[in-house]
Amino acid sequence: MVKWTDEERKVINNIFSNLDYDDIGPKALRRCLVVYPWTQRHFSSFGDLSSPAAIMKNAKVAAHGVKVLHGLDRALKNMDNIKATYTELSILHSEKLHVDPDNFRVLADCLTITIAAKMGDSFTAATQAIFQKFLCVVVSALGRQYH
Ligand code: HEG
Repeated sequence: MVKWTDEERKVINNIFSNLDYDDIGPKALRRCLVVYPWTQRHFSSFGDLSSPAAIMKNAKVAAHGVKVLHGLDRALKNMDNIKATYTELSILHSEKLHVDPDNFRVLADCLTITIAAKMGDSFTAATQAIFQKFLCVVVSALGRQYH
């Protein structure tokens, strides 16, 4: 089981309590779709994704970005049991959505970059290390039901 120090819990809670989900969620997912274009294949029902500009103004992408970011709330609320917390979402992404689990990591990286851009100098290397540990556990949990 993953262990969290008080400092790690504090830093992670601090990031999320200051997070503007409606701003960061869309930005992270848009970045993912632009930088890693193969991820677009899962969103063919979302309308126009034909250029970075189209992705930037796509309302379905924005709404889904908010939903995905809120998907991390369950990790935050279950820090000591993240793996079990994502069983259902892992099955959904694997068996129904057929999302390649490598894509969890690329989206996580996009989220890190988006948050870093927002937090500026206060997103120190130590903060990044802790945040990435958190995302790493989530990514691993999401990939757990793949076989
Ligand atoms: Mg996924 C649905 C969370 C990565 C593609 N994703 C969802 C839902 C959540 C979620 C909470 C809604 C589930 C429901 O309706 O019950 N996704 C989530 C997280 C992460 C992630 C937390 C990683 C950090 N998702 C992810 C990636 C892709 C993807 C990388 C594809 C590249 N998700 C995807 C699709 C749907 C969801 C296609 C269904 C969208 C829809 O049709 O509304």
